[in-house]
Amino acid sequence: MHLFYQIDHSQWQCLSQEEKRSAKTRMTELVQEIRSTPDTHLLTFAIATPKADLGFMLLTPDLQVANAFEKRLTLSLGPDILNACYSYLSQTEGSEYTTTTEQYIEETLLGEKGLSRDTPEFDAALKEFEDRMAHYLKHRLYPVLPDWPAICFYPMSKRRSGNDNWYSLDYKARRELMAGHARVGRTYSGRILQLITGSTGLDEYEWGVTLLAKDTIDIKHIVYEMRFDEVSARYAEFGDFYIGMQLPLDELFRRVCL
Ligand code: 76R
Repeated sequence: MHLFYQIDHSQWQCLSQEEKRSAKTRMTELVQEIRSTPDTHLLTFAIATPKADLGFMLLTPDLQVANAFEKRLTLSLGPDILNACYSYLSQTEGSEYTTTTEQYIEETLLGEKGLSRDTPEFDAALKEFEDRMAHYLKHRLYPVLPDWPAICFYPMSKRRSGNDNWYSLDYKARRELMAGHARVGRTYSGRILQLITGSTGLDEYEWGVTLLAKDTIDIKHIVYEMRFDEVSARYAEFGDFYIGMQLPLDELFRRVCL
């Protein structure tokens, strides 16, 4: 869940110093409780513009748990203090375009690299691929996100109109297009950490895109460069963009003037 809130400062002003302190303690304790829940992560961030004041990204395997945490987060500073202004629900997922071991053997090891089966080079290259993919798939399904300062979220869909209907392309054509996309993406390794979560049937768009970076310039660069890639240029539709800065909770309170 990506959750975005605006703070009602006129309601907050009505609280006494004591009430404000205990409200912040309540939220701090809840954040600690969420973060100590198994397989659960919570990112906290301030939003860069008045589109929202603060945001949370909550990752947890059970929607019942996510739902309960989200209701409590919304009320944690007291009624009417946090007003949800945008939210997004999506699930981590593997990709249908991820290279399979069979594809890698046929296309890359036997094809491109010209290796032969049952040679030490073949075995080593295959093992390297399998280790890399195991790590990569684990990250896609059970991501642990770094505390990099810049976080960008936007939802997107693949276009379904006239001649530009992603869903009427056959699998091979889609896979080739996605391979071009991934080639661009990989050049940002170490600068951009991307998490694509699926939301078809769960929310307005088909995917949530979460990008973490050390510097917003890398976010601007990757999103710009991908606009030229056919997958985005021809087939992508985007929702609103949110830019946040990850902060520990005590700093976040100061940043948003609570
Ligand atoms: O197998 C893999 O997961 C790696 C290849 C890969 C897939 C399948 C990949 C790599 N992406 C995949 C799928 Mn991506 N991605 C986006 C956006 O703003 C835009 O134009 C698009 C938003 C960015 C910035 C981005 C970055 N990707 C997807 C999908 C699902 C499509 C489907 O299933 O139909 C979407 C919607 C999507 C969108 N992508 C990468 C990146 C980056 C940085 C990489 C390289 C990741 C790495 O190698 O670690």
